[in-house]
Amino acid sequence: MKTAPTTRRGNGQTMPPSGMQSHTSALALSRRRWLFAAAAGAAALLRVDARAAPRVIRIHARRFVFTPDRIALAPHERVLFELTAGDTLMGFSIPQFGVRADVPPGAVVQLAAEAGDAGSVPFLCDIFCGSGHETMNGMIVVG
Ligand SMILES: [Cu+2]
Repeated sequence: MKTAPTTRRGNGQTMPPSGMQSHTSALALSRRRWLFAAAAGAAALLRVDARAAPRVIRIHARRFVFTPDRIALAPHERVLFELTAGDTLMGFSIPQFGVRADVPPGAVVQLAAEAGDAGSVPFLCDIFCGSGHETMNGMIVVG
């Protein structure tokens, strides 16, 4: 047998006096509004944080290798590459993302980028650095 929940009290009264009811409701409403505003504010802060802090990915370039030479990104992920070069001036270019940078030895070069849709995106050295330059490349796998 099913038992329905009951709000009826022993004296038969189910509601507080009407004056108290409206006072309580106004208070609850204003409190709900405040909580909603606080939640919205927190959500906005989280969004700002997400925009302000892209993932940092360090890549080292030397003749004729990038380390790492395979990078996995989420679709539309924003990242900040931190690029270093070991021996000579290198270039770091991701043509499909429309970004590139010179990477002189001894410097840490920051390069912001944003991934697109899922797929394979090649990157390469675009400054001639020696006889193996043409094979100096890597792959970003977005997915
Ligand atoms: Cu090169």
